[in-house]
Amino acid sequence: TPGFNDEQRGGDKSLNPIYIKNPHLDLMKEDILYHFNLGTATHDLPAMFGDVKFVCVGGSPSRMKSFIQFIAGELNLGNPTDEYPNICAGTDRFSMFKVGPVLSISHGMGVPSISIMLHELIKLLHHARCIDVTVLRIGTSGGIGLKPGTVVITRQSVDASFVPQLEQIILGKKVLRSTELDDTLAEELLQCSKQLNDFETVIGNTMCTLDFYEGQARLDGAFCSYTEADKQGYLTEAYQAGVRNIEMESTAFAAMCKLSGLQGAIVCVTLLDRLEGDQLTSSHDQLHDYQLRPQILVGTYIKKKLNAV
Ligand code: R2B
Ligand code: URA
Repeated sequence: TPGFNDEQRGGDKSLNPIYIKNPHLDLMKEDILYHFNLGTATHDLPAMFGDVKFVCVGGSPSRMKSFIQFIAGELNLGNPTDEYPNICAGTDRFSMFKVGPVLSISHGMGVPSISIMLHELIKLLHHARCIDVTVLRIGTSGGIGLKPGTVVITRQSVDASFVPQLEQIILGKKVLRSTELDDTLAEELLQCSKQLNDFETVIGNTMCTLDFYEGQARLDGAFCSYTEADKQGYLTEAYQAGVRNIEMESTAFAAMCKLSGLQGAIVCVTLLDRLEGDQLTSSHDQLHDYQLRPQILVGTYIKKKLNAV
């Protein structure tokens, strides 16, 4: 079976394989990665993906396409105007692009969507026998007490009660999984941002919710049963728990990276300060400019890492 034991790694513990904690997979003749429209019997996954070292994931397909064009330019592997084929062209669930050692994949909105994508990504990396892979989520979020456009690198991903855990129902029972992330990676990204000196970046906790409106204490959803004071009270409590931004995928991302032994980091730009409002009133151009910031930071980080080898 694919994957490495200590002996195959020559005892080198620095080569980190992808952990697949599922004995059933070994018994399957074929594995179909349905939402990618890829499979072990139909595609040569080691040939297609064996050299992947960095996987960048983000909500929107077009943002992940422009990221691959940007990183191709940064790494001198192509022009920002080159076209990259969507590897998942046979399905419109997720989009996937690749240049050199970098893979860029969309994950849609919310924990259920990103967890489907990550199950299939982790299996893909395992089938392709990838080692030493770093996964970076580049996303958007609502800030708490930060100037819009500030980038937040996640220290801890917490749920809507400010606990660093992902609650999942498996066989009808609640299962809690840790959302611990790599401190060193977060710190390296912060250093990178300091060198860039292009926009403000902080390390803070990220709150992951199951909804954009009531789940994030907004007053502008289709339903709302609390007051402005209740909203301010909740967001202030979150701030006191170290939360600096709110989004909708980080607990699943962190938990699944940890379970599979992948190094993971979350870098999200804040589109607004939630203490000041709920609606996204900045211009389209301004919001577009903000969304480039996690790409620029992560792009710089990847370039630095690859040049250091
Ligand atoms: C950030 O932005 C999306 C909601 O607008 C959601 O996917 C998230 O985490
Ligand atoms: N994404 C979120 O989940 N919340 C926001 O406020 C902005 C982007």
